[in-house]
Amino acid sequence: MKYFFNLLILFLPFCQLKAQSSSIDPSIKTSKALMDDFMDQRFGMFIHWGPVTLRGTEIGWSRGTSVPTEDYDNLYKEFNPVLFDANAWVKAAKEAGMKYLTITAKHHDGFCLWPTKVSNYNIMNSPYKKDIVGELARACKKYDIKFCIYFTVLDWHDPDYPIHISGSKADPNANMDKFVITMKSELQELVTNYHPYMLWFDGNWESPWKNEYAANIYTFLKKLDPNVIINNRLGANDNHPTLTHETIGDFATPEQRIGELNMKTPWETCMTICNQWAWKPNDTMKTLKQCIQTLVKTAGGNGNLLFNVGPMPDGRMEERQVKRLKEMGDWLKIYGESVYGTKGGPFKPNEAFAATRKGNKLYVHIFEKKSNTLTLPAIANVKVKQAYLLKGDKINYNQDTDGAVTLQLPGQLPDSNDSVIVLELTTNAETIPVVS
Ligand code: H79
Repeated sequence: MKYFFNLLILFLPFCQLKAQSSSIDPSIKTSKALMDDFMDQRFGMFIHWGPVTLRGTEIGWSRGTSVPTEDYDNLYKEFNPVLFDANAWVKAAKEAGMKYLTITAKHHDGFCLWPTKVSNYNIMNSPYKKDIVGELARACKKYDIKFCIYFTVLDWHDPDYPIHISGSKADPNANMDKFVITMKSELQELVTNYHPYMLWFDGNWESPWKNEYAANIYTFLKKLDPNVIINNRLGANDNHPTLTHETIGDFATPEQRIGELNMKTPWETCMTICNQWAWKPNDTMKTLKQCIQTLVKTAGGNGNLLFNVGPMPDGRMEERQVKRLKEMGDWLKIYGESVYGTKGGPFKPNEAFAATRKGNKLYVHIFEKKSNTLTLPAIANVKVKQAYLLKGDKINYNQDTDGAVTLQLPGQLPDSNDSVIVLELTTNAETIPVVS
């Protein structure tokens, strides 16, 4: 008995440590092979949707500001997107050349787009009564698009979460432990019913959220599915554009701006096709040039692009947005080999050009013709064997002794958004160090 008691005392601190740990066991972290596969996809669709589209205001910050809370929280009673067609949305992603799709299963307003058993504030209590998350998961499977789920860790609607309106004081009657149990049940439903390829967390900046919860949830999710990929907004206050060894998550998430060239850690820029995440009538849409160059500068920085569309309250995506996406897809049909499965670098993308590389090919993406020649920064110990426009003619070039290549540009660039020149090297382009 005494022996047992001594053992207990010896191990108790470890038990506590384990229960309260704010870091994760490195052995459960998503493997490099899985992350390499994710980064090879390069282009995904983000979808922000929910009852708030009935007001045409922002999903993340209009509750309690431009839309009174009482009004906002009752919108679901009118949410009846009868024209929602999951196949049409997924087809739009497919035709854009996107490889994965991420739906806001639950945003900060707490409304669940799937029939959760844990909260009544869900789609089955709207007039629509259909499982939007489930239909999208099915359609993604049909069209071979990887299905992913957005889930925010804050929930201004749940009384157990201490902050009920953005920026307000913490409610002493709230119960975070209970909230985390609810959250885990919701996540368990999502992972076991819809098998997401990746989970995109958000909302990790409010004070109630702690790293202990994040580590506990990462571990919990990896038990449900060891292969599920998790972004870096699960850990409390994690700096979105960066990823370190301490980060509870697998990739960095710069928002509304293109990430920095980074050959070491995976990242994905999320950006909107218009200004708002959720649908806004007559929102300003990016030009095709902006869309293509955003994707290419992202790939040139060695990152993925999660490009956001906000569908309308009736369930359709705006026709002009679907058309824009299709134009991106048409460009990718020609130039896709210079984007998918490539690495970024070795040059930092700029307003004039970006570079991507695969095997012994270096793809130079030219955004605008400023003069008849383009001289690239010198790269040592590299020899160019030949140069040509991707799907086009030979390009004359000169390589000087320090490795700087000067390309003779054609009279008119073949593509005003991005013309791609392939430099075939005598050696592997992927091992060239970053040129700073
Ligand atoms: O889901 C999308 C956003 O709704 C969510 N993250 C992406 C992926 C997000 N929620 N909050 N935030 C991002 C940051 C909010 C910043 C704000 Fe503001 C500061 C909101 C109000 C003040 C910046 C300035 C945006 C509006 C004014």
